[in-house]
Amino acid sequence: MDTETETEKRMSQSSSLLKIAQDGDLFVLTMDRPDKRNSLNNQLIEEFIAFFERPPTEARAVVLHGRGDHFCAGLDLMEMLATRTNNTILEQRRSKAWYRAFDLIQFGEIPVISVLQGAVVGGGLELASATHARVAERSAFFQLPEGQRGIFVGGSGSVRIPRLIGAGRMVEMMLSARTYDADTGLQLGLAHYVVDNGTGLDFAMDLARKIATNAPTSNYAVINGIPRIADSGHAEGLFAETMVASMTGADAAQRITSFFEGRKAKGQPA
Ligand code: 1HE
Repeated sequence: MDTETETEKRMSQSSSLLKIAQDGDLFVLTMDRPDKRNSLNNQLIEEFIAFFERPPTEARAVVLHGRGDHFCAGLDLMEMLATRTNNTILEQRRSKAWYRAFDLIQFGEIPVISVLQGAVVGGGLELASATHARVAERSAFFQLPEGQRGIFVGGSGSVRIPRLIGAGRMVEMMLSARTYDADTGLQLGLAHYVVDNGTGLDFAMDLARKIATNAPTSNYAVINGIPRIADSGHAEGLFAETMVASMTGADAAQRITSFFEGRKAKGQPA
């Protein structure tokens, strides 16, 4: 009898560019194309879709990182050049696949924490901005060089990045192709933490462990509710908030009781 679970099968696919490893209820996804600086080709995007459209049921958080010195050098420009056509409708397929992959990440079932080192460039920044917590190592740098390559963002960057840093700053960032270092990225909201080089993955795993102790429905509500409510009007937002809140709370009584029992046990006031 074949006892290999679906998760194990997915984890053992050696030809994949997105390696999957399990650590209890955490999953670590490694973009494994260091020779091409983890640039995103069609295969890698399809592998993101395959994982995030049906994450393993036991997953409570995901840590995403890239092998080598760079998180991700953006779109695989060589593949784009080799496969480009004059058919503008066919050309939109690439963007649509990226939209699907990144929407599945941002509006998925579980929180995703990214570890950023070296280049977080073009589509690499679009990918990072779809993740919920971004841990930058000191080596990380952020850039949108699309204008210099004669193209535009095409992986939802114009939708996501202005929500992090403002439209005006993104316009200037694209016009000048300037590079922001890790500390500036932290100030602007491109990163949530800056840590020493080589420590990002451990830091992200600790953060993921902490996030995984939240109620899964609360995490689901946070990642799906907050960005949508923030995009809506006041009245619609309040209505959505009550609807989302009403789907949480299944284990609230037990969690709240154990919170206060824990305080009493430590001699803290209730
Ligand atoms: C690539 C890519 C790529 C590297 N597509 N192959 N992105 C960019 O414009 C960024 C372009 N890349 C770079 O600026 C640099 O490669 C890095 C700063 C990221 C790294 O520099 P370095 O010196 O470590 O590596 P390298 O020598 O430049 O590149 C090593 C190899 O990776 C080399 O291949 P090789 O076969 O000659 O060894 C490079 O060709 C390859 N490589 N980056 C393909 N991006 C949906 S719209 C999104 C639009 C965008 O993302 S625009 C931004 C694209």
